[in-house]
Formats: sequence, C-alpha cells, structure tokens
Amino acid sequence: MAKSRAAGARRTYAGEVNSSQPLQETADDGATSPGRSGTDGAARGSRRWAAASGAVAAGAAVVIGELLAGLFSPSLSPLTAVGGAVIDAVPPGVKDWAISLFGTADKAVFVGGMLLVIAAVGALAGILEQRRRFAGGAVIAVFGLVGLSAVLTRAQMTPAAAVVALAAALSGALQLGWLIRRLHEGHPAGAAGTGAAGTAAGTNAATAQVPAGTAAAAGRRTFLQVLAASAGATAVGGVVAAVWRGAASGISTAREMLQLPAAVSGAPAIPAGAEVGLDGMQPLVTPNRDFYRIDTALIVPSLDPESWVLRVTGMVEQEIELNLADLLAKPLIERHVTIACVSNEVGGDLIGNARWLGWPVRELLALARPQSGADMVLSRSSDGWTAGTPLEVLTDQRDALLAVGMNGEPLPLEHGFPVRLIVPGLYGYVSATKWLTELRLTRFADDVGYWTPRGWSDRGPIKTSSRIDVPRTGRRVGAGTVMFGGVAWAQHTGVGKVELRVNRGPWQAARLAPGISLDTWYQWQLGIDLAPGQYEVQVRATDLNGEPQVEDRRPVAPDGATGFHTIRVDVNP
Ligand SMILES: Nc1nc2c(c(=O)[nH]1)N[C@H]1C(S)=C(S)[C@@H](COP(=O)(O)O)O[C@H]1N2
Ligand SMILES: [Mo]
Repeated sequence: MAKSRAAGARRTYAGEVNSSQPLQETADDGATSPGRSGTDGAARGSRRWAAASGAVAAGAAVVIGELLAGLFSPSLSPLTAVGGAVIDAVPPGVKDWAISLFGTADKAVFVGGMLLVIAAVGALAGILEQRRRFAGGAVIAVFGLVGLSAVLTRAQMTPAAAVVALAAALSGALQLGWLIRRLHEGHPAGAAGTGAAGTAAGTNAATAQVPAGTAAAAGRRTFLQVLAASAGATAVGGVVAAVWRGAASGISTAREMLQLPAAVSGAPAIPAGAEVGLDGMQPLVTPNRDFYRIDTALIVPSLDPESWVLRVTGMVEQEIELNLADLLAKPLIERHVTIACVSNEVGGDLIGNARWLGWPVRELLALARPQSGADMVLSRSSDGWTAGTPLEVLTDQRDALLAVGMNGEPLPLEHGFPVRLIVPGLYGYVSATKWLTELRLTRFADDVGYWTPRGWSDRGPIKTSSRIDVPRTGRRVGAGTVMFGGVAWAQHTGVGKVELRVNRGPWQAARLAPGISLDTWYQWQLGIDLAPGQYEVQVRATDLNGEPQVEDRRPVAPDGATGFHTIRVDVNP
C-alpha cells in the first residue's frame, strides 16, 4: 500500500512551487524523498508528526477553555470540571491511597496526569485525522462531549460553562484538521487514501510535473513552521491562562479534593409539605448554582485551603490561630439558613436558602474569651473587605457558623471557599464575610465594617418581608380560582402568618407551609376567586412575635427596603 502513495506525492500547490527549493528533503526524522524505499519510514515519520499535531491541538483546546474560564469565572474551567468528575467517580479508598502516595503534591500530580491523558487522546486523534479527514476531529468532539457532560453534572456549572467546553473542543477539532492538512502538504507520502487528497488534487494541474520532492519539502517546512507556531502559541496561552487565573484552578482542584466531615448535629429534616410545589415557585433550598452572589471582588479570591488560617485578634484574652484541618476536626453542625442582601428590593431575588455546614462561632469565641467592653466582631476577608457584627449575635444560642459546606459540598469559590461566616437574622453586609481570614474583637465606637462609611447602617437585622412568585406580575391568567404562591421570611423569629389583599381590600390569610426552621424562609399559597379584570395583589408577612411587615415604602439604603410586594394580575374573560 505504500507504493500507491506515489500518486499523492505528485500533488503540488501553486503557491508553494519554487524551483529554487532543494530537491532533497532535509528533515531528520527518517523520512526520505518520495519514491525511495523509505516510504514506510516517511509514513512513520508523518505519523509522528500527526500525533504531535494532535497533542498540540488538544493542548490548544485546553488552553482556550482555561483562557475563556479566566475571562469569565474560574468555576467555568472544563479542566477543573472533568477533574472534579473524575475525583467524584473514584472510590474513596483510591482517593486516600493517591493522597498518601503523592502527599501534598497530589493535586499537581493529578492535573499533570490529566494533561498527559488529554495529550495522548490528542495524539491518537492526530493519527486518525491523518488517515481520514474528520476522524481525529470526531475523537476530539467525543472527548469534548465527555468533558461537557462532566461540566453539566458539576453543581457549580451553568450554561456558560457548557459554552466554554464546546468552544474549546470545537477549536481543538478545527485546529487539528488544519494542522493535518498542512502535514499532508509536507508529507504527501502519508496522505494516500485520505479524503485530504481531494482537497489538494487539481489545485493547479499545470504544476503537476514539478518534482514532487520540491513541493513536499516546501510543504514540510510550512507544516513544521505552523506546528511550531501552534505549539508556541499554545505554550504562551497556557502560561497566560495560568498566570491570569493565578492559583484558581489549583484551588478548584483542592476544593474538589476536600472531604468534608459529617456533622455531629445534622440539619433538621425538612417537614413534609414545606415545599408547596406550585409551578413557577423557586425551590425551598436554593441550588448553589442559582444562589445569588454579591461581593466587591473583581476576581474571585482563591485561597489555598492548605495554608488558610483564621486569626482571632483584638480584644481577647487569648489570640487564636485556626487552620482548616483544626476547623474540620471540630464538632460541626449543619443548618438551613436563609441569607439575604440588604440591597434586595421588595420582591427582589437577592436572597437564598442553603444548608450550611460549620462550627458555631460562639465556640471559637469562647476559646478566645472576649474582653469586657468588646461589642463587635469585625470579620475580614482575604481581600480586605470587612463586616461588623454585634458580638452578642455571635455568642447567643443562634447557629452563627464558620461555614465550610454549602448544600453538601465545600463552599463554591464564589461563595467564600474555604470558610465564610453565616449568621441567621443579619443581612450579608454585616455578617456573611466570605474568604474569611480574621475575626477581630473590637467596639462599634472604634471600628466600622466596609459598607458603614458608604451610606449603610452599622446594624443590619434582616427585615421581615414576603414575595409573590406566582403568578408573575403582569401575567394573564384564566378567570376562576387563581393560585398565588411565594415566600416569606423573618429570620430568627419565624413567620407567623402571611396574608394577601386584592385591590387594597381586606387581608386574606394564605396557607403557610411549615418552615424548615425559624432561620429559613417559608413558602405559602392561596387560591383567590377572581372575575375577569385587572387587579393589584399585595402580600404581607407577620412574624411569630405578632410584628407585621412594615407597610411604608423605603429604599434599600441605609438598612434594608420596606413595603409590600405588589403585583398586577390580568384575569382573562
Ligand atoms: N469578602 C466579602 N464577603 C462578603 C461580601 C463582600 O463583598 N466581600 N459581600 C457580603 C454581602 S453584601 C452579601 S449580601 C453576602 C452574599 O453572599 P453570597 O454571595 O454567598 O450570596 O456576602 C457578604 N460577604
Ligand atoms: Mo449584601
């Protein structure tokens, strides 16, 4: 079959024919000029180059994925997603074995191994692409689909992550096809029987008599230059991606590797009927990927869990330093807590409910023994952001947590990995410090949190509020019984009742679903008979102390919006 390649050897390109080119090839890979007994050697040599092309194309695909992730968010990294899926799929025993074998280098070894596998698949794709056009591209596409499914099964993954994975795979397949076409031009001996022959044949029939070796040598130089340029660009891109994202991907891997201990006190079971299940309502427990994100961080801080320490400083009898291993060794508890942003407008969605795993802050503070006179804990994050929380709130019996887990997994990077504060009953800006590094005991008279000098109150208890989620405002509905549904919250006090009123008429009690705890939101629903027409519907909650939600409309600054969520409903005839 090697002999038949002579036909392929005659293919030339108008733009590449140059009589000043030497007739003999000068490459040193064992390939010789066509027509000699070295055809098999040439085939082998070109196969090596095909493999190299594949590895470069696969590497470029990874780099493009990482660069796109660097542009948007480290959690979009396909490499990290695939690695996480692999780690999840590996039995715990093997994971422990790998960690004990590689020690602290386990993450680097793991990522290095993944890159080797990707390069090997790329090489295989290169060889296949050389034999049959699109075959290698198909391999990369399949590999990309495997990566995509890994991406889609990761809890943190959004549609944007799928776009990144697809773009990476597509660019890899395209680059592979392009490199292999260049290879065929330089290695005509290797091109026989491939679809690529068709692309080249007849490009310029008039030059068909030019000695094959000349065109091949020129083509080969072009190929080598193109391959070297691609490899160089990939390497530069890889360095840029690595520098750009800093340690983020390593931290993502470290996060994936982190095994959270079980809680000594699990979250109370969600009562039957807590989720009313109306179409269009949000889930009672917010998935991590849908959880609102608010912070001042332009680039998500990436803290290495291995070197993370929390310092308890200031007005304490005993300063404390706690690393993550220390923290994970404490008796952790798990609780559902609904946190909210002070910037949440009435009816807004800057609120979410998650199951948090952590150690009660009061137990840490008890070890530090705050001095008398201290009335504030100024918590600080790695990027310098601060929140001032009343000391009493962190030492009473509520479940204020040094949280490490969110809905059964380590905190997502965007939500404060490795450790954040979660304090039931307070807006996030005075309590929910992410990427936590310091708790400083101080006094409200001496210190302020980040937002206080910027027009926000120094105290931020969450205001009792409620929201109508179904039907959406402005929605047309059929006449008859219209089902309304939504949420209400009065963190740490609990919701006592929820009522609706139509066109400012009398308040009607909604059916309040059982809450998970006083620290979470509650769902509610109510069917109201409505004749055709246009209506204004309002909701209000009353807490378990009998305090109704404030009716006065006030803006979010300085300490949280008030007023009733009000929607329009158009009832069709
Ligand atoms: N380090 C840091 N932590 C922070 C913030 C911030 O800007 N930086 N914002 C706070 C605010 S205003 C809110 S509402 C909550 C939001 O937490 P989430 O993004 O996990 O929903 O985080 C709090 N923790
Ligand atoms: Mo906030």
